[in-house]
Amino acid sequence: MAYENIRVETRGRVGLITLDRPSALNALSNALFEELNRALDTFEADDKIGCIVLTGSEKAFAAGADIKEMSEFDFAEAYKRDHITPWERVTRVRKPVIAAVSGYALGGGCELAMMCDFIIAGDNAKFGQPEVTLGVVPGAGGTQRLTRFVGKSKAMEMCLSGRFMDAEEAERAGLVSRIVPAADLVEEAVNVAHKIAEMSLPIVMMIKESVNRAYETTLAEGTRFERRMFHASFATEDQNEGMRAFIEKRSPQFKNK
Ligand code: CO8
Repeated sequence: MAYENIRVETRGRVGLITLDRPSALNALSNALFEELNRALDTFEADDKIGCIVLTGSEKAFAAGADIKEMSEFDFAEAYKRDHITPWERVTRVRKPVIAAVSGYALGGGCELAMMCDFIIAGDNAKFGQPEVTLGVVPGAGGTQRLTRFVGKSKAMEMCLSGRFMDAEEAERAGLVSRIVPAADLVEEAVNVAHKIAEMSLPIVMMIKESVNRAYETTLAEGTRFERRMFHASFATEDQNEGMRAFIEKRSPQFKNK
């Protein structure tokens, strides 16, 4: 089925998803999420894809959940349908997902970016959790993921006041991995994704799983998990190839992609 709210393309082993609702600054509607989840499912199942990039337009990654759609909700319906839970599909994708954020990433837009594995920001990016100005609480991790990324003081100020953070502040605070000129953002993110997609996919997935453990468990449990993953690496033919290639002074040709 064709997509109306996103554009989907492949660049080599990279799956590129572009949020594409320019008239509403990529506001996140139910229809958009249904398409986004479908595209993620397709790339996750496709052996020819090793990494996914999620981006928006230069003006907006996404200016939040669709306020016009959301204004009709009532408690019973939202609770019964467990509104938002289906929107967290990206957190269950096992391949790496990079958020390439240009312009506004507000409310659900900031939360969606934080659900990805890391964020590369355009120099015009603006992050914020302005839900408080609409009389609601952030609903998809704004109070939780943002606090883990930037610490209590900054997260508390942003969530309580609705203040936006620019790209430089976001980089200083550890919310984004780095900043690039907005005009080069997608190309840069796709380049990083290409590099990741050339690695051994099971190893990449183990690394992703291990880093995510750091957010869910104690240091002792996390390092034990990491150690087991390290041991498991030696059961792959790609470990053999990677180390042999180093010794033979050549590039590795990983088989398990
Ligand atoms: N929802 C619906 N429409 C929107 C949204 C939105 N979040 N943001 C912008 N639009 C629409 C505007 O209504 C406008 O449409 P129209 O031309 O038909 O009036 C069009 O996009 C352009 O917007 P503006 O004219 O306002 O553009 P400006 O450049 O003047 O301002 C801003 C840009 C500052 C981004 C401004 O649009 C704004 O403040 N938007 C709302 C930001 C916001 O409050 N976001 C939080 C929403 S609540 C939320 O996200 C809850 C999260 C729930 C979980 C989500 C799960 C992932």
